Order: sequence, then structure tokens, then C-alpha cells
Amino acid sequence: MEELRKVSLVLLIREGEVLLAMKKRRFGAGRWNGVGGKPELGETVEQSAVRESEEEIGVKFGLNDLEHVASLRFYFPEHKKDWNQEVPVYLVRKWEGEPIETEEVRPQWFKHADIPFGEMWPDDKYWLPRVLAGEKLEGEFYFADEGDSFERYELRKMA
Ligand code: 6OG
Repeated sequence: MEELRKVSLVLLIREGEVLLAMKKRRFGAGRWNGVGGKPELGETVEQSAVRESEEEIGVKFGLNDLEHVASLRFYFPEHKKDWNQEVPVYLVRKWEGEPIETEEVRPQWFKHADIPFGEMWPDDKYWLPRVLAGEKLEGEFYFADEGDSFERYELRKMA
């Protein structure tokens, strides 16, 4: 299978709550998600997680604060295969600054019981509760269309 580009996903967490951000534009617009994005030239995916978190919501933390909790591979139909990506998911428990709204996203804290899965990528309800409960996961999601549903998925404990 071809190499997938890696795109970071960061979830800030505090007691019983997770920070999600409403994406205001581009890929994933209109959905709540973590922050993060594509590495720039010469950057590792971890560095992209740190940089994008500061750019998107104004919080600062170090590479050591990234807790790698999942690796998810997303596959789309042939006509959308440029959306295929591997997403390492990181939890962050300690940062500097208060999350702020920017042109790209609007952040908001959610209690675990109130996570708005209906307004998120459809994969999230399968892996996010498990990751928040302390599991480390890897898996694949095969989308049937442009991201509203998927045909099948596999999730297993991270090797
Ligand atoms: P930019 O293209 O904005 O980064 N991402 C996904 N997150 C979830 N929960 N489900 C998916 O299923 C995803 N596909 C991509 C990775 C895109 C951001 O969205 C994440 C990045 O954080 C398809 O640079």
C-alpha cells in the first residue's frame, strides 16, 4: 500500500473535558475536531502538531508534551484519494496560554458526555471515547463518500 502523508491531530485535555475546535474553512470545515495539520517542508509531524496548535488556537507547548495515543489511516474513494492521510493523534495535558479563536477555528471545551459526535468526522465516535478513557489505538477507516460515512473500519490496540 502506498505511503500516506502524515497529518497531526492534537487534543488538549483537562479534568473530564476535551478541547475541540470548529473548523471554519478548508478541509473539514463545519466539523468539530482537534487542532493540527500538515507538516511544512523539513518539519516532522510532531513539530507540525506544536506549530499548528499555536497558529490555530494560540497555545504553546513542547514536543515532550505530546502524548501519542492513536495512529489512524483514512482512505477515501478514488476521486478523492488526495484526501487519504495517516493521522497520529496526540493528547496534550499541559500548555501555556488560553485557547483563542482565530480565522481558522473556534475552540470550545466539551465534557466527555457532551462531545458533539453528530458534527464531527464519523470516525470520531469509534476511537475518541476509547482514547479519552486511556486506550492507545491504531486503525483504518475506509470512507464510502466524501466523509459522511464509511464502509468499514478496523481498530486495534497500538502495537
Ligand atoms: P489540514 O488539512 O487542515 O489538517 N483529519 C481528521 N480528523 C478526524 N477526526 N477524522 C478524519 O477522518 C480526519 N481526516 C483528517 C487531521 C486536517 C486535520 O484534520 C484531521 C488534521 O488535524 C477523515 O491541515
